[in-house]
Amino acid sequence: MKILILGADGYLGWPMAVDLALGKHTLLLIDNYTKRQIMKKNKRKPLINNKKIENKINVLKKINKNINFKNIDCSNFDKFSEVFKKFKPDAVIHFAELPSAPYSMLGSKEGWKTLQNNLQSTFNLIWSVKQYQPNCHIIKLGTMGEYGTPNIDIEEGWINIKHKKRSQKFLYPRQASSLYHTSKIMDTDLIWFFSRLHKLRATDLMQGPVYGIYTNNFSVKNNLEPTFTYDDMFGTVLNRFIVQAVINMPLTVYGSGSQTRGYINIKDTIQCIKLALKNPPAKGVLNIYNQFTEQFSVKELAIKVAKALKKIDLNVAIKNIKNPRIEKEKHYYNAKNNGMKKLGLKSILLTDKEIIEMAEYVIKHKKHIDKSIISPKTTWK
Ligand code: USQ
Repeated sequence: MKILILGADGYLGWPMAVDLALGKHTLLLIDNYTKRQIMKKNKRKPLINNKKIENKINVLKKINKNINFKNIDCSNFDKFSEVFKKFKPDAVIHFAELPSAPYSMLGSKEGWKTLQNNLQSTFNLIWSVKQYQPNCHIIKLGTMGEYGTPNIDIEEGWINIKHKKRSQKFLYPRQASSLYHTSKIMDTDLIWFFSRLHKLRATDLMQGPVYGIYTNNFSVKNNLEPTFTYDDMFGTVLNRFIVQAVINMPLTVYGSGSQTRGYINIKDTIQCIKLALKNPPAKGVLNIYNQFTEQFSVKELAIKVAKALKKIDLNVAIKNIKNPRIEKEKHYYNAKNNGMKKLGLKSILLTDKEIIEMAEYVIKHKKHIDKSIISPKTTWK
């Protein structure tokens, strides 16, 4: 297939590119390094400063010569549509969004930058597909945070509403708890609008917080691992807990720690997106999958980390700190995730082995850990 990957430098975009390169697809990778620039500006940094795509693409070209990179801002319509028109992809995987809830709540500039970047890149993609390649399959990363924490079961994307003896299927109600998550709700609305109007094919993947580092042996052998962040803005909770454990810092459980989310291993993220690629919807259909494999409260996650790492002689402390976010802590949570299983996902569960594997990676790079960027500095106030 001819596949366009937007946001190919990111935590998920890069391992996706490596995996699809191994699969012999024709790939065009796009990124403009916005996230790197934002991290630098906010004095945050990843565990390892990975090479930029132009400096490592040659390793991929040895296994697949049909792979190229362009430094393009997806929120610039003229530049983006020109590249899109020439490449004419069969499918696009859209990761080109600012992914941080805390960054989006930092101030008006950051909030608007998140909304602007995420909506405009999604809009430009949809418009280019409609204009130049209407059969192209749009695969877009959404988030479980679009649904929030409602007091009823979370269905996969849609819900049947009965009202005064009549019924209709609607998008499941969404109520986010950050501007970042709200930008994703708006993306979904845009995609659904254009799917209805112009008979596009789209898959929206409602993903929970991702953890992990290794995706395949090729990446390990060639130092092509994804960029691993653990700071308060860009690190997801489990990755942060592992780093905290390695440097003997108590795990920062926000508030009571009863907040429950659906989590997913990065290896499963790759599998899910490949399953979505293999199963494009019919024209005019928007497929929505809940992309997570297990539900945990933050407290449960912290306890799991502490127990697993005891096996490698790390004594891990857990500390409840004041929640910097405005989010429900005590709530009902029961989200469905049958769609990906039906497509064939064999999930990797969060075992002690997985936790220890992550910790060993972090231990290897322990000297790079910057303790000053871990404690939360952004509040929702
Ligand atoms: N949390 C802690 N301690 C920490 C960090 C986080 O208790 O040190 C808590 C948060 O308060 C939250 C939960 O852990 O209740 C998850 O936080 P997170 O930072 O891992 O996840 P979130 O901000 O929701 O965002 C992440 C990704 C985002 C993705 C989302 C999926 O950054 O791109 O969309 O996970 S979801 O959470 O399902 O919306």
